[in-house]
Amino acid sequence: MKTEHAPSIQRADYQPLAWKVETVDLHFRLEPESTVVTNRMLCVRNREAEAGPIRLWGEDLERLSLTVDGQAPQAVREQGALLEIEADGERVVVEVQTRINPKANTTLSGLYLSNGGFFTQCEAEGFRRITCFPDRPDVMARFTVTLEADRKTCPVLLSNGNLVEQGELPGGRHYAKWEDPFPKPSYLFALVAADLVAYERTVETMSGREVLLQVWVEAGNLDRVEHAMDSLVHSMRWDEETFGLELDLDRFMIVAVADFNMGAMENKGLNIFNTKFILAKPDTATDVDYENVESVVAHEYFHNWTGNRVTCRDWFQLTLKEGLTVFRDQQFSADMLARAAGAEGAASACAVKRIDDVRVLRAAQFPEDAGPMAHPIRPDSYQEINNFYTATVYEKGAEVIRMLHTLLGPEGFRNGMDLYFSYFDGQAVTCDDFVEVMSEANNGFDLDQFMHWYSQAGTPRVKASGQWNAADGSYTLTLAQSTPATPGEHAKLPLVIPVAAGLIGPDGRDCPLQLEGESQPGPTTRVLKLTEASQSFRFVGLTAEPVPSLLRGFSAPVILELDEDDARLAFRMAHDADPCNRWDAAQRYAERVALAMAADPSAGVPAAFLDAFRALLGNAALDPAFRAQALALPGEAYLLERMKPADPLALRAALVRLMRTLGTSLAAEWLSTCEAMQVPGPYRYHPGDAGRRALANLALRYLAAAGNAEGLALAQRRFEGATNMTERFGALAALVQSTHPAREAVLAAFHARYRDDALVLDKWFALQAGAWRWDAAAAPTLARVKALMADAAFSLSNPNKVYALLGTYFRANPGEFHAADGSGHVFWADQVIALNAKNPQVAARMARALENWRHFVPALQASIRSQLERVLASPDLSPDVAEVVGKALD
Ligand code: B3K
Ligand code: ZN
Repeated sequence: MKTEHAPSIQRADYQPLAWKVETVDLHFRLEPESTVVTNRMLCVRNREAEAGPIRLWGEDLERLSLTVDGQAPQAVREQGALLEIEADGERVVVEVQTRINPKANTTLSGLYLSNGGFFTQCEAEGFRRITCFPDRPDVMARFTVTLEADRKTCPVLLSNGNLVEQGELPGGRHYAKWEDPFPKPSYLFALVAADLVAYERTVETMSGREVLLQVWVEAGNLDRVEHAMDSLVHSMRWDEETFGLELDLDRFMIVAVADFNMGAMENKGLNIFNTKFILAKPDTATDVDYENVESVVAHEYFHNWTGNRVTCRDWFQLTLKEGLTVFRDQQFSADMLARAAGAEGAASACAVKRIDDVRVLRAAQFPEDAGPMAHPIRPDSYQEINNFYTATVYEKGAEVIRMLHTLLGPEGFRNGMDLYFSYFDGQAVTCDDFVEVMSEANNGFDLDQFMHWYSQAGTPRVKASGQWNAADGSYTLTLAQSTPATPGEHAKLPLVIPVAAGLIGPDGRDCPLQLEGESQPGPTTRVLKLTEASQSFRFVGLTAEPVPSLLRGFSAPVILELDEDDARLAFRMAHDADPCNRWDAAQRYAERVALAMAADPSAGVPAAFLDAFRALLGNAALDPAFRAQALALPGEAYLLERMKPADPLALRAALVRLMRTLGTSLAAEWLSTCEAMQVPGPYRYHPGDAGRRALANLALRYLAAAGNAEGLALAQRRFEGATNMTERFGALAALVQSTHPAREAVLAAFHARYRDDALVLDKWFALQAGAWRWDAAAAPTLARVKALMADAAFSLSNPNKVYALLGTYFRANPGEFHAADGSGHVFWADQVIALNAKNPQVAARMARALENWRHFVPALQASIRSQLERVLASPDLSPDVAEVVGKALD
């Protein structure tokens, strides 16, 4: 079926606006069902643009009045959300008064209510749901904001910048006035009016200024904010030390809110966070939660420079701030882990972080790049911008920045960043500006070809082959690149691909690398620059045929195709000096075994694979965190993309068998590992401890999967005796992912303990939605998901609940979701339609769960297609869902 598309916005159509806004004065009379916003803008003619009317956007607003210099405007045109006002002269004051209903706003975009408080979310285009404004990132204005609200329900009134005035008003009301000294685009505006308390700290910046840091939460959560505050302080220090970037405000605020569409938002001086990424204490948060809080706090803080001080000219440039900021938060987390791990563990801690990032990229971005939503990190068109906050823009975007860092070196990169801020501070710019400045700061380093990373979608393949010449001791490595066609983009140009390479000798040690023409050998890992469709590199001075280890540290976001037999994979699992590649060898081997078992239900697990796995598990010299990564099977979503055609049911059956065999065959080793990984003393968030807990929890998972009685008893003991959430939840997860009769009892005990804790209940929902069926006679997971939707704690209006229950089922449990009778697909369509009416952004995220349906076996395709068509035909479809489903059916 060819679908009629909503009009799409094109990158090439960018035009500056004829009028900009210099200052904006906002006044909010906050009432839950009737908030009046008075907006006074000083509009100035844009000398760099063609003449034209003042353009404002407004959506879902009741307009009460509109004046230009105090008069009724001469001519106003309205076209959908766009309002065009003719005006004379150079500077005019436009005043608009609008009324909005925050209580009725279930989209969580614009101004909305959460637990009685007022909160905003404006990126990308939420500000136009508050007032009429040139709601584009290239309009940077100075904001003054006055909030007026009921003192009892909203004792705290916050907005961006500095508090300049506050006071009482008649009728139990009060007000506060805030001024932001920095011009900013409307998407960075925020306000909060709620009943909150602050955890505070005063710190000195690198130039000796005292700044006040605040983390605002509901009073009952004050015991869970210290880690977020520590993370903020560490982020500030890191940015000062690494990039010379200092906090530019006297006060920096973070607010946590339970109803939020995504992770967090970098509003200037007033970051608003999903509670999930702020609140953490040992009894409620896992090691992974702690790690996520740290990296999201850092990410939003880093946006203050990469995003806020220098922002995007238009939304096509989103990766300019997101790819760069993700790269920065990845580097920060790696440095923090390395520091905590100490000199000995630093390298491994960094590698484990890198492996985590690669896992995310492969699980989320590779499938996106292979499906109907594939787009370059800088897209050329979109129907709904909110659909483009993607793994491609964020994670692949960060990989592209990482490659620049690799090509230019840390110093060259830093010089480029310095020049970037010196040129563009206070401006809204493009990805081209960024790359050009990187080149300029590095003696004109040629980055023309590198720009293809910004304009081409699809995951490039690098095919590697080696030729050993025993007669002259040379090894010729040939690398060939190609990128498969993606929607609307058929011919692909060769990219600049940095391939970090090593050669391992038969003794398992790296060989010093000497390229033909060089007088002596160099280091054991070298970055080969692949720029042609095919290129050869000849290494000389070798005494025996080496084993290549390519793409070390995952030096480029590509799929490496390398013919390696099982023995070679096992060899690299045992000897590759690069931890990323050592992990990758284990993943490749596991993938091969899993896919072979899926193709042939009678196939067993090869003994050599068990041996290789056993050797890694028993290698006490290896960091437990690394072993936990290497011994965890590749993600199901990633494996499905590698399976042609994708058959989620056959894959699930194979994974169940594989986990059971690994659990049974290595039972003694898993049991002793679990014992050995005990962490003494009170909980602390520390990479060393976290690695031990991760490996112990993995051991329990394999033992429980195998139904090992001793393992199950151990899991039960650990569940009951746990002193922290990582161990308690790890044990619970192992028990739930088994046929143990105590499954229901432990789930109930967990629920009883945390019945009033929304974030912990999210874990409880997700665990059940993600449950596999270990007992063929058990009821399908769908029955449980449906029952849980009726639970008092569940709500379709709370994004965290939707992501935990429905998101986990649709996106992380393919073996259940794609049940052969199509029941999962029908349920999916029901939920997408229901969510569409409430919250299009959340609905669209759920809708994306089926986009790669054409890769599936034919029987499933028929069932999925009919449900995609049902959603597309449903009335009042939001542009968000229409784009996702329309492209899936194209
Ligand atoms: N910039 C926000 C994301 C906004 C998403 C709008 N749909 C969070 C972040 O990337 O830091
Ligand atoms: Zn971001």
